[in-house]
Amino acid sequence: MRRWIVGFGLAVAATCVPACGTEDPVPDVVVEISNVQFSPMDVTVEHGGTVEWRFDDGGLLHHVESPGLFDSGITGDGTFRHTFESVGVYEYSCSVHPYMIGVITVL
Ligand SMILES: [Cu+2]
Repeated sequence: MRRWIVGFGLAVAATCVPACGTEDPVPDVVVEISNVQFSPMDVTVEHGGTVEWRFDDGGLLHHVESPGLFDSGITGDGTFRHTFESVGVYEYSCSVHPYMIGVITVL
């Protein structure tokens, strides 16, 4: 039993190299923000899943916002994450470009 626990610990540690550190957990879905759009604009995750948005549009300012649910703030670089705990369909948009819309479906 003890040996099993030690083995499991080593396996977890091994999986963490080199990704573990500041960015935990690994996102389930990544949405790229480029060319003034969310790509893909419609994604699906299991409940408890984490979506990561990557601001990668040459410094152009964007915003990931679903009022009352999540808000990245307006920014031109970096990433933003949200973990979806409840089943549902969540629409979001960019306040800078209101025609930029996206949908997260949580199963
Ligand atoms: Cu935008």
